[in-house]
Amino acid sequence: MEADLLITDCKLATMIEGGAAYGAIEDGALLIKGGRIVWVGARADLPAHTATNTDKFDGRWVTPGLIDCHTHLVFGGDRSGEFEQRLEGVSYEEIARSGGGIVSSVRATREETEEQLFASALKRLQGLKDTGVTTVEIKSGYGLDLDSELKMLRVARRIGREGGVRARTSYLGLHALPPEHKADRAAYVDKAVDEILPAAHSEGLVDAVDAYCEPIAFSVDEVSRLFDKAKALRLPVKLHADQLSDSDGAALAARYGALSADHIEYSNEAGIAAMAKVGSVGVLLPGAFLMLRETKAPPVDLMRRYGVPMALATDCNPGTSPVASMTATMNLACVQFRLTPEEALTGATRNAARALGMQDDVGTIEEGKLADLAVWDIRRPAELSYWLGAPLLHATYVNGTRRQPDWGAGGADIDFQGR
Ligand code: DI6
Ligand code: FE
Repeated sequence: MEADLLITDCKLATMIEGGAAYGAIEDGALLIKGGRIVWVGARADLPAHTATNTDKFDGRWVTPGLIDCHTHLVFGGDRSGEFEQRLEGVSYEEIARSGGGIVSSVRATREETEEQLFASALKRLQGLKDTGVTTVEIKSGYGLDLDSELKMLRVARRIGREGGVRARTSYLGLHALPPEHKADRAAYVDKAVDEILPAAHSEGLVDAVDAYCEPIAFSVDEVSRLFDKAKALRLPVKLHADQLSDSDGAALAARYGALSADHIEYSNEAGIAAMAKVGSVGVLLPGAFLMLRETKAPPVDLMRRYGVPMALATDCNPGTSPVASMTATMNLACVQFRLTPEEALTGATRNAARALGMQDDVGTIEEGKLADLAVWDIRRPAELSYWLGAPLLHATYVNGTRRQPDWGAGGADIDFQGR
């Protein structure tokens, strides 16, 4: 078998469904050609091959590259002042209704150039990459006018070209009502649906369409207008659903066959059942839950019972989730929502791929998939969820190309073989 690269001396958490825990292969090997996995299995079964290069990992664990399937990585300014207000007891809704919140990030984002937005997003991206992320979804929604939304989406696309990760973009025009439309909501919805989305789509800037469905944001009817347009443009949809209240968001997402419904703390059982029927993923955002001191956990037991795949994401954003670590997110999901470490890693790999419609290409270590991998200085996969903020990453591969450096110290002197 011809290959560019052989990876061996490693344990594989393939995350393939249905077999051993984590789809584990204790003494594994991988052959990669042209950026794809052409063979994976036990080292003992390795076929005759002609790999040009070999990378050996001293028995370290290799997982699929992590996927952060819900971020607002591109934005101007910060909202640490609102953070201080919230610590004083002012609620997120109060801040939003009094002209702060998303709208204050809109002002800051409109003021910054593409170059400035790119530079600050790249910094936050580094936090994700340092925690094993090889694919990131990035939303617009802090522009809320034609030029600023296009600006954000162009920056997101540039991250995919120059950031060393795969990037997927989502148009989040219905995120908040921009200040200039305070008196005429309907006109803004018209503009977001009939003007901004088609323009962004015709520039090739949109992979999916998202909306924030919440009493402080947009109604089921307004979101439906946007989703009808997405459907007409053959774009998949996702939804910020039932984060602060039960707005029947899960059912709305399911009605449109959404890739995912995200947050879903307050979703009702009928909504979860409807999601299961159409295969929508439930994306849990434990960073936002933590930062808002939310107490109503998403209905994890219902999702298990109905078979709704659960994914995890940072929701990296300046208001409710200034979080730039995927492994910290896994920890928070286990501690706050009682996911198992295996569910957390599944949520950061296989199910996250599905939440982006990328399950044919990424999310598991499987023949035919892209060679996006993370190599870790851990003894057991559960360590990825156990540590909070510890550096665990040894290396990543994107498309079969090694990305993160081999840091050596903090790993090289530990014998990971046979543990
Ligand atoms: N994602 C969002 O879009 C909103 N909450 C969330 O978790 C608001 C983000 C913000 O306050 O900027
Ligand atoms: Fe969000």
